[in-house]
Amino acid sequence: MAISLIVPFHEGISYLEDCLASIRAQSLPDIETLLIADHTTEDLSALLEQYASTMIIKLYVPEEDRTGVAAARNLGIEYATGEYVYFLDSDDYLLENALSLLLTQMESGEYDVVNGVRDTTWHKRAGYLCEKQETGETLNLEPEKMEAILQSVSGRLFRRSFLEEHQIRFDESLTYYSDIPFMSMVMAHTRHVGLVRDSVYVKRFHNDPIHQPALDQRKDENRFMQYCEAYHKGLQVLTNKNVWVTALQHAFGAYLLQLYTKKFSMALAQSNSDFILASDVLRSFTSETWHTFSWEERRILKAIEDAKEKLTIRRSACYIVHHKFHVIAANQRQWYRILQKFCFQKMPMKENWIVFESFLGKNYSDSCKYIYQYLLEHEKDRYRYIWIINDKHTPIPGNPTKVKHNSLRYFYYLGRAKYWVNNMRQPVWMEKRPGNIMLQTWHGTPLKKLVFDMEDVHSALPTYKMDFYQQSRKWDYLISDNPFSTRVFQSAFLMDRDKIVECGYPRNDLLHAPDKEEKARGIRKRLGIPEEKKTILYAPTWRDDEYYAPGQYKFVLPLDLQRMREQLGSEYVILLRTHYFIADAIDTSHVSDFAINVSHYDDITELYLISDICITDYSSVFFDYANLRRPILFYTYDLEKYRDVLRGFYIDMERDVPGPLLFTQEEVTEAILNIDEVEEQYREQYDAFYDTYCSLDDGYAAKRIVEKVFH
Ligand code: C2G
Repeated sequence: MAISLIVPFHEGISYLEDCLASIRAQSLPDIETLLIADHTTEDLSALLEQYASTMIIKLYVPEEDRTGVAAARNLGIEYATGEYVYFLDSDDYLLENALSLLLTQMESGEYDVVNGVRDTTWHKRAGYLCEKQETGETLNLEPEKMEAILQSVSGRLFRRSFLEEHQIRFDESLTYYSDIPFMSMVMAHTRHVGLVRDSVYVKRFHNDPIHQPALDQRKDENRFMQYCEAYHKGLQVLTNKNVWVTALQHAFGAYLLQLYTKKFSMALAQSNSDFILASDVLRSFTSETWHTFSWEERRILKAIEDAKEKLTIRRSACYIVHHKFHVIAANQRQWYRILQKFCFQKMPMKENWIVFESFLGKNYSDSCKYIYQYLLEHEKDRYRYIWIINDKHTPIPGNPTKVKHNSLRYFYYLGRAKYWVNNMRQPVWMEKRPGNIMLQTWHGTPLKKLVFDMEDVHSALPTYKMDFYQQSRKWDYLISDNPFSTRVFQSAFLMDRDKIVECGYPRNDLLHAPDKEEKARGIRKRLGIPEEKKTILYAPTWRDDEYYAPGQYKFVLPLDLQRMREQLGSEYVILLRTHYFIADAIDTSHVSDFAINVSHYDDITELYLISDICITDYSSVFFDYANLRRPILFYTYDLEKYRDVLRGFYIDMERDVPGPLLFTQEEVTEAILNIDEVEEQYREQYDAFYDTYCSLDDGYAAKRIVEKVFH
C-alpha cells in the first residue's frame, strides 16, 4: 500500500460524501482510506456501502475514553499499512491529482514530509472545481510558508516509518491545535522538507455554524488556553531548529497581536488569567524573534509577557488609534454607528415613533407601505412616522419624516424609535435595546430555498447563514402569507412559530381593493400606456453567482425586444422590471413604443394591477400576481442551473406552478399569442395553486397585522 489516508469523522455526512468522492477520484490506485468514526451518532452504513466497491475503505471506532481529532488521527496511524500517511478532515476534500503529485515529489528526494498548498472554499466540491484557478505557488520556504506548515497537517504527505521512528503522535490532551506540536516534532526531526507548488487540499469553511459548526467555530472558553498550550508544547520540541523556532514564535506573537489590535471590543474581551501561559511562551522568544516585530508591537507583547492586562489594553488601544484611526476617521458610517450606540440609544426611547423601510430605502413599496397606509388612515395622530427613503422626492402621503438610508439621521431615528418595520434584514450590527419592537414583513413567499435550507451559498456573502441567524433573533413578528410560508420560515429562518403572524400579505391588499379598477386606470395613464394596448409584465429575479459586489448583481435581458415588438407590438406593450439587486440597466430606447423600463417604479403591486400577463422565472412575484387570477408564464431558460446548483426549490416547478415553463423566446411569444389556450390548459392547476398560496389575501392583511402589533 502506498498511502493511508486518515479521515476522522464526528458529524456532517454530506461533507463526508464530498470527501470520499474526492478520494475515489484520485489517479493513484494504491491507497487505503481509514475512516475513524469518532463517537458519531450518524449512520454511515449506506455511504460506506456506496463507496466500498470502488475503493479500499476501513472503518474504525475509538474506545469510549478516546475522543477528539487527535485521538482519531493517532488511531489512524496505528492502523495504517501504507508507506505514507496523509491526514484528510472529513469536511474537506482533495483536488484530483493531489496524492500523485505529493507522491512523485516524495519519491524524487530523501524526504520525510512533502508539503503542498492548501486552498480554502465555502463550496461543495462540484461548485469549487468549476471555479478553481491555478495557484502557481513558488517553491521556496519563506517565513510565512513555514508558519503555515507548522500550523496544520493538512496538505502534507508523511513517511510513516519516520513518524514511527520518532514516535510522532498528536497530543490527545488538546481538543484544538494539536497539529502545532505534531508539526513541530516533524520539523524537529526531518532533514529535508519537500514542497509541491500545487494545491493538494481544499479546506471547506462551514456556512452553517448553528447546525454544523466546524471545530474552529465552536464557542469554547478554553480555546485561548489551548492555543497557548499548543505553542508552548511545539516550542519545547523544536529547540534545535532555529529558523523553525523563529517561525513558530512569530506565528504566536502575530496571533496575540491580531487578538488585541483588531478591534477595541476584542482587546477588552481577553481576561487576565489567560496571560499566564501566553506570558510563558513569550518569555521563550529569542531576540531574533523579537526583531521580527515593530517596536509598537513589541510593547504590546511585552505587556502580555509581564501579565499586565490594563497595560496591554492601553497599548493595544494606542496601536489601534495610531494605525486604524485614518480608517475609522475616513469611514463616516463607523462614526454614525458609534454615535448611535453611545449617544442616540442612550437617549429616552420614543414610544410612538415607527420607522418604515422597504428594500433598503430604494422605494416606497411592499407590505411596509400598506401597513403604513392603514395606520395613517386609522391612527394618524397616535404615531410619528419615519420613512427610510433614498430619494426625498418620492411622494409619500401623510407627510412622514423622510430619511436617507445610512445617513446620520438614519442612525438617529433608528436609535430612538421604538418600532421598526422592515421588509428585509436590518444591518447585522444593529443593536436592539429593551422595548424595541421589530416587525419583519419579509418580501415574498419562498420558491427558492432560503438560509438554513440551502446547502451551499453561492451569493456574494458566504457568511449569509451566520448573519441571518443573528439578525432574525431580533425579530418580534414575522409576517407570513400562507401556511406554506409559515412552515418554510420555521425551517429556513429557525423562527419560533409563535413569532410568525400568518395573516396574508398587506402588499396584496391592493389586489383585492374595491376600487382597484379605478386605481389601475390612473397607473396606466401615469405610465403612458395607450388605452387600446394590453400589458405584459416581465419581472425576473436575480442570480446568486452573477455579481459585481454584495447587493450589486448583473443582468442581461434574455429577450430580443425588437423581435418581440414585431410579433406582439400591435396588441401589447411590455413592462420590464429588474429585481432591486440588479445593477445593470436595460436599454429600451430602440423600442420605446413597445417596451417601458419600470425597474425604478416604486411599487410592483401597482404594476401587477395593470398587467394582463405576467412573465417571471423563479421570483416570488408569481405568488402575489396569482391573486389576480390572470395568466402567468415562466421563462426559465436556466432552470437546471438555478434549481440544481444555485438554490433548489421548495416546490416542484414542473408540476406545481400555475403556468407553463418556457425555455426560449419563441416559446414565450407563442404562449402569449395563444394565451387563452394556455389559460384554459392551466385552469385546474391555477385554482389549486390559488387555494394553497393566496387564500389568506382578502384585502385586510394590513388591518390584521396592525391590530396584532400596534394595539
Ligand atoms: N421584485 C420586484 N421586481 C422584480 C423581482 C422582484 O419588485 N423583478 C420584488 C417583489 O415584490 C418580490 C420581491 O421583490 O416579491 C422578492 O423578489 P424575489 O425575486 O422573490 O427574490 P428575493 O429578493 O431573493 O426574495 O421569500 C422571498 C424570496 O424567496 C426571496
